[in-house]
Amino acid sequence: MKDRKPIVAQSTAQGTGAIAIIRISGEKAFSVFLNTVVQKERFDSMPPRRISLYTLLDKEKNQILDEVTAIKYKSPRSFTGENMVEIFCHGGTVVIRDIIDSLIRNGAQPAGRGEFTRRALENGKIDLLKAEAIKGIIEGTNEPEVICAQKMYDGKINALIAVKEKMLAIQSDLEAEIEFGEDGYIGDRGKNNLSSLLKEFEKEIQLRKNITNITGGIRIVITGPTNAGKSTLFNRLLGYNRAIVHHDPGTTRDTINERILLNNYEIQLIDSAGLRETNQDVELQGIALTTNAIHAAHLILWVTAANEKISELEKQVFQESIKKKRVLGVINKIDTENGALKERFLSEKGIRHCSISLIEEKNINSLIKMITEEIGVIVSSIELPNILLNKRHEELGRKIVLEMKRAEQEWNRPEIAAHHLKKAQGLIEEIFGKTDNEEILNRIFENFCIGK
Ligand SMILES: Nc1nc2c(ncn2[C@@H]2O[C@H](COP(=O)(O)OP(=O)(O)OP(=O)(O)O)[C@@H](O)[C@H]2O)c(=O)[nH]1
Ligand SMILES: [Mg+2]
Repeated sequence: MKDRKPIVAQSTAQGTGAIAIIRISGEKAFSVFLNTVVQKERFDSMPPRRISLYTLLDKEKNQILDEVTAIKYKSPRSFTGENMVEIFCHGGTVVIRDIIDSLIRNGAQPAGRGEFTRRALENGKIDLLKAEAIKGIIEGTNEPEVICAQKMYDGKINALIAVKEKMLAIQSDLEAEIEFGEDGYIGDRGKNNLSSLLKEFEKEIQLRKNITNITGGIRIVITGPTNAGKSTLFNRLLGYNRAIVHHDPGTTRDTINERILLNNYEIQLIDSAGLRETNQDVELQGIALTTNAIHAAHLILWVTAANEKISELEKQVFQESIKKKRVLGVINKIDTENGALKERFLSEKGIRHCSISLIEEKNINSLIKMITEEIGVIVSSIELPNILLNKRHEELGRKIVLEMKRAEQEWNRPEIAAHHLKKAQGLIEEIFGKTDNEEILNRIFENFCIGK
């Protein structure tokens, strides 16, 4: 284990909270903490992994920094494998900054991105897959990403292990062919196995697309006839007035895109120009943008007013552009009329719907519940990859496919095919993180957050 300068960082998210956690790691972590704490003997005599109350002091100003609880972890029984202290302080930004500054004055240095996890890796506490898994669990913005990360965390990588073995078997078949030629009785076995492994990787890359497609949020497009209350709904879901609301139809022209969290689902919520017959150029451009947004949507909120007739355009849209999409009907303005006509219309089309009044705040929670259920269905219907469990694996997967394709093309020139298979095998090893390559490790860890 290397003897390195202790590092310090806030491990909880930036911003204000009831409590924040600050971590110190390194052989001298305890002395850094002791330099800041009033109850030195208490900390010294406290067994590892036992929490206790301490006062932190800014010695220069002779001023109390905070009343905290803290735990010490003795090397090697800690996350990083080094001596560690975890401080639970009040979660105010000034308090956190002052404590960290004081710990730095007392011998710690600010941690780099992912430096705690990197130290854990270098001290043999975790392997690279587990380090990536931690990052995935923390940073994953959707269920499929987190499920993939969790698989790695739990070591459920049988499919990846199997791939490695299949590749070795193909290589040994090819080597036998090189050595024994026609007498080897291997026939097409190696080549057939190669082509099925290639298909397996191609399918995985395809499955990765399902995840990339929702990275950045599930796209929910609010669309429907003009003046139905789309922008009002957009603002209501957002929690503030972002889009202009007006009684003139044709108010919204551009698509407006905002990120929101709905029951902890990351959503890209998109307001759009209302659909109607028009010959106004700007409005037509807006409607074209709406059509594109509909095309890329995971879910459509079809907002229609209870007190408006069902237009020809509205009927037509259900036969054309949104027919194959997942749609939730929103009958708004039930404060004006009961919306029975629209309910019948949407029921006939087989579309789940909810009748609301945005002005009178009627049934808004039922609508949010229905939207959440729809998102749940969208997310759970995504088929997940088994081998390429994150973006880095996917990039390696693409290179593996290229090498395997070359090997396949060169199968009749076994030495060349063997060369490509060897490269593919090296890339598979790279997925496992069998690398001491500083550059690769730097690239992986530079994407981590500080404090992880
Ligand atoms: N009575 C009633 N009026 C509403 C309700 N929700 C919105 N409105 C009003 O309907 C008008 C149109 O609202 P918007 O949110 O701008 O409608 P929109 O669908 O975005 O309209 P365009 O952008 O023109 O397509 C505004 O005057 C709103 O105040 C509601 O629940 N009841
Ligand atoms: Mg609008």
